[in-house]
This record gives sequence, structure tokens and C-alpha cells, in this order.
Amino acid sequence: MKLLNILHFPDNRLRKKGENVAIYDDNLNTIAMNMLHTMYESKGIGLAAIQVDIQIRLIVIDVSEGRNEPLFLVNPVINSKEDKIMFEEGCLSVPGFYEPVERFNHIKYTFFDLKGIKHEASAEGLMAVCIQHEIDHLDGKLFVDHISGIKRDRIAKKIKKQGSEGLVTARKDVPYSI
Ligand code: GNR
Ligand code: NI
Repeated sequence: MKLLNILHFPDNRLRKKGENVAIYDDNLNTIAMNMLHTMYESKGIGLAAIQVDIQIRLIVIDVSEGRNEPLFLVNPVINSKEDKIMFEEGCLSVPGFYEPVERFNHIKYTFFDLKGIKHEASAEGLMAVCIQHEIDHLDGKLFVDHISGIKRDRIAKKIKKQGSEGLVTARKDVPYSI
């Protein structure tokens, strides 16, 4: 498995949109496994292909305590959303910054699995917020687009100053191989 490079805001490549997946092959599976590995190493609860510079509509998520319930969403679509909430969000592409964002607490959505089988599902709470956050990525959107421009610019400046460009937010205490 490969550890993939996570792009950091304000990298323009995070503004690209993902294309719908049309072919469910080994290549798709390999990308998904590498993304899952990268997400676990980075201690994230979700990762969108756009964040690793792959322009397809693929998301990996694991909001479970045991970090052992991965979910792969291909071409996900939200069909209904209810109950607005404010949720304090972070993002592997905006390392070190957390801001409240308005989201929906209940959603219904459809997606395809890695075999190309269509599913209908519903989600609430953290899982629902995470899916909304990840689908935003597939449309070139980041959680900082939901906050004030002044705050967003300040965050961009700080991340650039950190010189974090090109680095993965992976934990430093565990060795890994590429
Ligand atoms: O790891 C993540 N945590 C998180 C917390 C609150 C709301 C959304 C998220 S998603 C984020 C991982 C990430 O950046 N996915 O794109
Ligand atoms: Ni994110």
C-alpha cells in the first residue's frame, strides 16, 4: 500500500472537481485502498480523492471508534437533508485549524460500492457531517469556504508560512513505508 500525498489549502488543485467513476476495476480498488491507508495514517475520519490529486468521485470514511469500519462511497449523492446544526470541523487539507460550519444532522444518500452496486442509505451526526464535508471536496469546496473570507485568508497565510506544502499530516511516531 502507498501513502499518498495530501494537498493543503490554498493549493489550487483542491478546487478541481471529481469526475463520476464509470469503470469498477482493480485500479479503482487500488486507489481506494491507498486512500484508506493514508486516511488511517493521518488520523482522519474521511478522505476524498481530490485531496490526493485524483479527480474522481470517490470517498473513504471511517467514523468508528475501532477504526475498523471503512466505507467506500463512489459517485455519492445526497437526496435529502434535514435539521441544520453547527459542527466544529477540521480537514486534513487544512491542518491545525477548526471552525464551526453549518451542516445537516440527517441525510439520505445514494452511492455505489467498489463493485459498482448501488446502495441507498441514511446517516446522522458525525457520519452525516463527514459525508457532506467529503462531497464538498469532490466539488472543489473546502470547509473554510463556509466561514468568513477574513478568517479564510488568515488560515491560508498561516498554512503557507508553515511550509507544510507537500507534507502528509501522518502521525510521526509510527514508521510507514511508501
Ligand atoms: O478527519 C476529519 N475530521 C473531521 C471532523 C469534523 C468534520 C469533518 C471532518 S473530515 C476530516 C478529514 C478530512 O479532511 N476529510 O476530507
Ligand atoms: Ni477535508
